[in-house]
Amino acid sequence: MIVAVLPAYNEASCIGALLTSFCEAIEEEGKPCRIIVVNDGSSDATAEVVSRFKGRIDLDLVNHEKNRGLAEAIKTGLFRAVETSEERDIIVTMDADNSHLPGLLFRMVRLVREGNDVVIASRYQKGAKIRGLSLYRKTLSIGAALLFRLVMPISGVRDYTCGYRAYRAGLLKNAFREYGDEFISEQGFSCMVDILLKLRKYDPIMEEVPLILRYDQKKSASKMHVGKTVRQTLQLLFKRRLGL
Ligand SMILES: Nc1nc2c(ncn2[C@@H]2O[C@H](COP(=O)(O)OP(=O)(O)O)[C@@H](O)[C@H]2O)c(=O)[nH]1
Ligand SMILES: [Mg+2]
Repeated sequence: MIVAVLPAYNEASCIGALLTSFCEAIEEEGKPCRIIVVNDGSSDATAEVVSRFKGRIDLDLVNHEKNRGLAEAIKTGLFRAVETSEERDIIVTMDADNSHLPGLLFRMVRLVREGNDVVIASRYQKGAKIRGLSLYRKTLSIGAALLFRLVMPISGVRDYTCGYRAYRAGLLKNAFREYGDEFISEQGFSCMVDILLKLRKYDPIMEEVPLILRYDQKKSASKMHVGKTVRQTLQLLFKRRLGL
């Protein structure tokens, strides 16, 4: 079983298109797939748009009453995924803004089946293509990637921040068992990096596939606050470097 976790905050303009292509991809591949959408207190029609897909796909819509931020949404989604999956299932996270294409998911799943524990859709592998991302955001991402590779290298990883990843469910189950609530302790977007840093102790096999990032298909505003994310990420790096 594949379990996809989609954190969504005010994605009514994009998530319908994403779920439609998800349905098509699932039908083509014929693989059992459950989608957990964590609607994080959206003030738009995200929940209504998602609800329209009930019956068409195996869908689990979880609502946070108030907006709690990406980290809390990822925590809720991954916890739910881990609780309801078997060791050999595969848990995927991806953006709900239609910039990540579901077609790639099956390749990532295949690579987990081949023996990888974590597979990352990466902007820094040969064959990756990025449409529509501003030069400023591109530069920041490249800067972050270089810094991480220098200060906290993880074998097999170049893209530390992309939210499109596949994990062997057993690995996440171990992490939640051991860390409990603290597995996702960082607030905001830096939680994605921290997940990788925390998983290092299990010595997982990590692999990357080239990502096609269709930022041009994203109709919603980015929820990433650049200044805050840079600050949180640098603080995290410093903390983990000191072994905290
Ligand atoms: N649940 C939840 N999801 C969020 C929040 N902020 C961002 N997201 C989701 O996290 C994903 C990444 O955010 P996005 O705006 O796409 O960031 P960007 O792609 O880096 O510009 C999207 O699916 C958002 O809907 C939040 O506060 N709560
Ligand atoms: Mg996005």
